[in-house]
Amino acid sequence: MKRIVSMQDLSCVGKCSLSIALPVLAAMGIECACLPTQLLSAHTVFEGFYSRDLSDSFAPITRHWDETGLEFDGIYTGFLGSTAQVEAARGLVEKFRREGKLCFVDPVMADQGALYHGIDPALPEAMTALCKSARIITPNITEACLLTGTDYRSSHDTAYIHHLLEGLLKLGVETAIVTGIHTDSAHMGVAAMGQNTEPVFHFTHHIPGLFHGAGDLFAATCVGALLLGYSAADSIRLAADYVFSTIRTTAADPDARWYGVNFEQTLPELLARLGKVIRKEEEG
Ligand code: PXL
Repeated sequence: MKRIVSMQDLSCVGKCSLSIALPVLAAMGIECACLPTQLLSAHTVFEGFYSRDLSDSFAPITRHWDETGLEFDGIYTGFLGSTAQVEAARGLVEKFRREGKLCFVDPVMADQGALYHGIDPALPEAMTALCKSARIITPNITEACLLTGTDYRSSHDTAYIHHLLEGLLKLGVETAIVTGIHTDSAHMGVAAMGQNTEPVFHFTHHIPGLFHGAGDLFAATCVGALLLGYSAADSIRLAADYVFSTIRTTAADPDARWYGVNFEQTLPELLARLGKVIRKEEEG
């Protein structure tokens, strides 16, 4: 069984970061070891949340893992609460990259043209350095703009996405994935491009509204698919279709929580989708 380290916050309520990575990766048959960065009473969109920084525990935790001889197939980082945490993540990502393991960085920091509430304005620079150490990154459009020094636009054409992907590849990653593409109001898309490969686009219908944690759900599903041996193109298709279906389920639920998506209800569907792709591969 594959085993990965996921380094991101533990929000006690909020359906994001580790509280999505753990169940999604477990459902996909992958062991997810945690390096919690911050303990929050609820994610940062809640008013008045309590937060405790856990940076002091990174070294003792990773030292113990090393002493125990634990080996991992990769690292997946998401929301990181400070530039110091991003720096610590960079050290680990570099170590995994030297070992030839999966280094997946979701540079969570902004959306809709602005940094998330409370994010240190110095974070994008630190996050850019972290992305340079990664093999695969999954920024949304706003994050891709921050990472490449591109002006933010709310509607996108192929040339704009191509420009962003090329800028991200110049950071030195093997594969750049951009999420949240809007070419028209009815569709939402993702795109992936590798060094020396043409971009691959995938679109789903767009359901208007704010769906917190949808980006984390996309990233965790992508990580799982990549570890199961899917190509980047198949991984983004699987993850985007699964996230779309989860958003549709959430939007149809009158009792849906305002702060997160109903992924608990759609996990069985993720397994069914996986089964289909795996069976297709087995049949050759
Ligand atoms: O979903 C991204 C995310 C993760 N973790 C925390 C957040 C957010 C987005 O706001 O606040 C703590």
